[in-house]
Amino acid sequence: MTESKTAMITGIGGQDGSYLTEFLLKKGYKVRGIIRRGSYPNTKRIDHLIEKYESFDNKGELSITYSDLTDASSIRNAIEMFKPDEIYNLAAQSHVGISFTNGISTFDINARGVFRILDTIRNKGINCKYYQASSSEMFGISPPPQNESTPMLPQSPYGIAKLAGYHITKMHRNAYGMFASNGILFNHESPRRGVNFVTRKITRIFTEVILGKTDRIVLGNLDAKRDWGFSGDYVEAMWRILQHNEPDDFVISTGETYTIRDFLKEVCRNVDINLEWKGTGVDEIGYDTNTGKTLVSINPYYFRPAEVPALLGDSTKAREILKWKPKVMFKDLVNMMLKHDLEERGNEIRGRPVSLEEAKELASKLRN
Ligand code: NAP
Ligand code: G4F
Repeated sequence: MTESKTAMITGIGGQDGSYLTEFLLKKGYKVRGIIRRGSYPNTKRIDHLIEKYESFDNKGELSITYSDLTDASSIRNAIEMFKPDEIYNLAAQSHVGISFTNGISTFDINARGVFRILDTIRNKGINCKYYQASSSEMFGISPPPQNESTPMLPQSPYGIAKLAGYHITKMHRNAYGMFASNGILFNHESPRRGVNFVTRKITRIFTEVILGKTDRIVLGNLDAKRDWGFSGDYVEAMWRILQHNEPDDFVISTGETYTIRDFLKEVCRNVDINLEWKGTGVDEIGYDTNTGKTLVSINPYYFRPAEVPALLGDSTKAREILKWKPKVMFKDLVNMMLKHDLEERGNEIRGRPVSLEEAKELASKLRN
């Protein structure tokens, strides 16, 4: 019998880390993860896996240790202890808006953190493949569609840090012959998405509106376009990137793009609400044409100092070489996230899950 492979995941407690852990455990990998110390539990997304698989002797299916991408010696210790065959570097300060206020720490984690890991692998002569979680945010204002050859013109501290991480990864590949690859992933979402990213914010707060806990959803720029896929599909692409016979960089995307308005409209359509718009600029509102209820308004607080207007990925290379393609597309993604939040927030607010059918009935009665 061949020995199972060991994968180390930084950011194991994040959205993608949780789906990747499930995916790799199913493939028979031993999974090793790092989490950083938080004042509040940061393992909610993987508690079901910890309960079932964790062992503390570093021999079983799942082991986790404390480490931080800003702390080089903690990374070195984790890599030396886990001796991984594959490292998936998913840890990051991943919020673009917050990177404008926390620019230097974002750069330290998202750019210098990459260097710290690759430097350890190289200096310690560890024989492992490295996956870097690069981002479509690196394309910035380059017009769509974007592929591996599109110029990168990032607009945010996050995008600039990720571009540095992308080049640090390529440099280790080119200069030292390391197996170091970039996945350039377009936006991907799920019921496990952080609650302050726009998709999850919308499905979660819309649920609160339906349940009468909140009045409306307050957002920033509604005109940005994003290519939204499902995190569960994208973690398979990460794995395929490291199974390819040579290190390379790949765009991963659905090839469809929608505005924030489209996302809102589709959420509403799920409960038979027709959402339309009136007013202009910051006074614009989104309302239900049947009941007149205001459902969306704007607060400039959520505008960013610089914006990425339109992302649309061309993932032909990954589709042809890696034989990867997305399974969950826009409408199913919206439906999955809304149903989850109706269940979760239903439980929290009403003490029981709320179904889509019940949400439709509640929605038809909403008034200002
Ligand atoms: P996420 O949910 O925000 O997860 C990020 C993880 O990184 C969290 O577990 C976080 O821990 C951890 N982390 C943050 N700073 C750290 C540090 N200094 N040391 C160790 N761990 C740290 O992000 P995601 O959506 O899963 O994304 C995964 C990766 O893909 C990120 O690198 C992101 O930038 C990149 N990416 C995401 C998308 C997307 O649309 N989701 C698209 C392209 C690229 P805490 O829980 O303690 O905060
Ligand atoms: O959901 P977002 O915060 O995602 P964003 O900025 O596209 O970044 C995500 O995708 C990147 C890949 O391209 C990842 F690398 C990154 O880690 C992250 O996962 O915002 C999407 C759009 C933006 O244009 C933003 O201005 O939605 C707009 N928006 C409008 N109102 C809002 C809001 N975004 C947030 N977070 N909150 C709002 O209230």
